[in-house]
Amino acid sequence: MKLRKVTLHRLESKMREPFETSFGREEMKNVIIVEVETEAGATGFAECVTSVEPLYSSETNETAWHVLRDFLIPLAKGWQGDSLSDVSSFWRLFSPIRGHQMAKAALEMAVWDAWSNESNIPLHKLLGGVKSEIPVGISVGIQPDVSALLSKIDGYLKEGFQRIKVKIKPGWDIDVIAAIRDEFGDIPLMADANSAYTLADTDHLKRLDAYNLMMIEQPLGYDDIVDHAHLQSNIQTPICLDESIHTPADARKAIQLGACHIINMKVGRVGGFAQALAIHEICRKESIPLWCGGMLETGIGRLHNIALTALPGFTLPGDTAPSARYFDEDIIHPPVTFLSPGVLAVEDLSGVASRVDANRMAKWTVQKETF
Ligand code: OSB
Ligand code: MG
Repeated sequence: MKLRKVTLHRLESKMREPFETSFGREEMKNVIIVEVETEAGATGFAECVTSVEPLYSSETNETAWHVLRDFLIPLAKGWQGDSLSDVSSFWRLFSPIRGHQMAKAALEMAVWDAWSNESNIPLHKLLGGVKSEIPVGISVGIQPDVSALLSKIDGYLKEGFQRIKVKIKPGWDIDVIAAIRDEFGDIPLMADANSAYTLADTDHLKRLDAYNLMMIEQPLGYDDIVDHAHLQSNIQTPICLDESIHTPADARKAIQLGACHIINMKVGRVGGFAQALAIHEICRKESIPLWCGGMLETGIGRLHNIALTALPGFTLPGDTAPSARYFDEDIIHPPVTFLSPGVLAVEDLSGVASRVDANRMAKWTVQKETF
């Protein structure tokens, strides 16, 4: 397989509802989709999970476009691979370039997707997936007040979501969790702080121990591992790392130091499928539960997340909700929907190309460049 053409699409669409975290509020989906075409005529798609602003990560849509156009695409154009093992080592092409995991992941994932299309083997099988159905949870943004949050959660539980994750920040934490426990009892519940606290908040965070949370996600610095290890030795609630894990080495160090008992996997954050598989391997060896996080993806990223979640190490419900939670009209057709309440099907798709709705995508497109 050789790449004949790489196209970057920049899409824009309104989200169904704003999504608010401790770091900010997103109302629009502004996203880069990478499309590759192989010499044999196969097509691969993938989604770049950067945003407009460098709030969740230091990458942005602008940096990703720049790094893809000026560095990654030129490298990829010289690549040739003829086996799954070649595709698995595609990421090495990018190793001289430091950082920019999300930009790297988008192109690497499009190459895997194209290989799935060309070889006619579903992506989840190429990755080593074993499940045909996956349980899903939902990530609920910060709401204007507690009663609005409780009524959202009530609706999601009725829809069948198998675990509730709420965003927390100073001033929107202990009382909110207490109110949820009061109202819904012992539901599978966790909290995500998106780095809103410091070690000085240890006593405050210790109060969460009373609420039997499945985990607290990324309480401390986005670039920290060591402070999380200190915090974990002082609280009972298991820590899950998200922002801090960019490489297999990060995962290994965090586990060795006791900085987390659980990891949130986002393929974009770790530089692509090959790196995600390496982290999956580390977590299995160390008996660290994994689950698949989300970046409010369109259907393209969503289908890729579902394929990855089919791997055996993904033992907890993830954040991959149906398309309708995010968009009135997704860019894939049919959109991602529940197979049964709280369950998504892992479909046998040879790449996502057959699911991409070209008209819908054209409607969302604001910029397009082919290399
Ligand atoms: O921290 O997991 C996060 C969304 C955007 C950026 C960061 C995060 C999130 C979510 C939502 O929690 C996950 C989703 O529904 O896609
Ligand atoms: Mg998170």
